[in-house]
Amino acid sequence: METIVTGKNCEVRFGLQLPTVIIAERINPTGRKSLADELQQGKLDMVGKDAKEQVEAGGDIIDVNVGAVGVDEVDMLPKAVKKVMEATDRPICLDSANPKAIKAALEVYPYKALINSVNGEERSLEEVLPMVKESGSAVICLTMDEDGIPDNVEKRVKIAEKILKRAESLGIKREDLVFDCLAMANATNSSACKITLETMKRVTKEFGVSTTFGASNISFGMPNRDLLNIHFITMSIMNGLCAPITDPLIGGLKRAMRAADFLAGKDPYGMNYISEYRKK
Ligand code: THG
Repeated sequence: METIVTGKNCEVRFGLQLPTVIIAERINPTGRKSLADELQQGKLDMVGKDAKEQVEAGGDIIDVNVGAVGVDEVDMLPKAVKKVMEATDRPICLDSANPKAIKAALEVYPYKALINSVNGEERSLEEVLPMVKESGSAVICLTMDEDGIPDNVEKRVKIAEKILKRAESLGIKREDLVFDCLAMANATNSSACKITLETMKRVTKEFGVSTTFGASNISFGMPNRDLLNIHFITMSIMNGLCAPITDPLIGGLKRAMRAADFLAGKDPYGMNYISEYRKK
């Protein structure tokens, strides 16, 4: 099974048998006051610059999130998406908790987007899945619901199954569902990493679907977060991770991913590993 998303003259494929791709996360005002300030003033210069820099660093899909205090996402998300389309040809991941903002962004995006996200809550299923079907997009499915993020594997797998069944009943193809098994701070719960990896192993084995997660959540509260994030991603690649949401500018990340892909059998003959090595 392969998940495909597209930009202008650009197709990105990922899946269990394919090399891992990066969903580049930097266009997000969380923890970046300078970007939040720009967005509040309706400016998009940093958005265009971030898009270019992340593609140069090896980002495959560009996540666009404009959620900040004082920013109207319904107005700004489509504007930011247009800016990213001017800056790069890469596919876009539309990252908003507001379905109206996703809808507005889909209206300006003429290719196959990755919607971020739907979850197991009834309201989310009802609002988001019809947009996925109508636009022919792919969608990230969070393994959480109205009761929050389950602290055990079994409940997360159950939610994944619920979303899968509902999506398929609407005629959405399984390859267009990308499951987020949810990374949480390992400093708060020392089983956090194990729960994410075990859930990912289960959903990939039982449903054959593609997977993602926001990698940096794992390292909250710890020093040298980049090191923890890299190791988390490479361990996860062996356990079914297809497309992490991460910062492609992290030093050494690309090389570590190419090494993990090679060892996980996602890069037969190591062609990607070797070409990454030659870049140095
Ligand atoms: N799952 C899905 N989508 C997601 C997340 C997820 N989208 C949002 C988030 N989690 C992933 N994206 C980010 C983006 C930025 C940061 C963390 C996650 C971040 N930014 C730095 C900070 O706060 O310190 C800013 C660093 C800088 O200035 O360079 O941490 O889990 N489906």
